[in-house]
Amino acid sequence: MRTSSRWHHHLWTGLCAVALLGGCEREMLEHICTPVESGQLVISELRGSQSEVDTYGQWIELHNHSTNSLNLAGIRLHMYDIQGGGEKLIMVRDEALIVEPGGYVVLGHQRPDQLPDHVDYGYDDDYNSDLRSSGVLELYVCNELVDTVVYQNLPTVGSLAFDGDQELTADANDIADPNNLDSNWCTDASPVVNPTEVGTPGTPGEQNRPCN
Ligand SMILES: [Ca+2]
Repeated sequence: MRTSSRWHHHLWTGLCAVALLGGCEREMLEHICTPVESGQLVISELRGSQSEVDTYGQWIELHNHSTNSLNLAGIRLHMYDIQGGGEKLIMVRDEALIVEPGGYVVLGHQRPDQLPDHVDYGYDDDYNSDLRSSGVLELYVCNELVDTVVYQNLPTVGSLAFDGDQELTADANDIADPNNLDSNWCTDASPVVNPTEVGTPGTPGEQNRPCN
């Protein structure tokens, strides 16, 4: 709580510094976060702990399915076990994390100052453990729940990815399970040759591959 307050204060101070003659009116603070409708920012791909040698690491990918650039400062991912307990929180504390319309952003299991090329934001200050092999993810923007995903059977080789051939909406992505025929997600274990990384990466920061 203390960290959160300090962050807000810092953000507030920074905005006041650029507010010119307009003054620092209270309502400015409420405009910091960009509200989105459900389905405009959605969870698109997950990559958990790997059973083979791996340098890509674990991450959660989000997709901007709106027609506006979105500043992700302050968005929150609440993570629960499959029964809905054991709540954990990731909050984006980067004031400059922007995702373009149609673009992707990768939140990785890294320290914020040690990001590999395929990761946009490191969440280790909030959550420094493996992603659960199954669980519930809730995405909040401006304190509004905009997407929920219940996932199971997170692959240990490659990623769990929403079908790149289907429109990614807040409803279509609800069930993420490669073993469930009703799910629009599948395992992406496509081999990728990369001279500087080892592992089966999925598609961090890019459009997902088709499931079939
Ligand atoms: Ca992707």
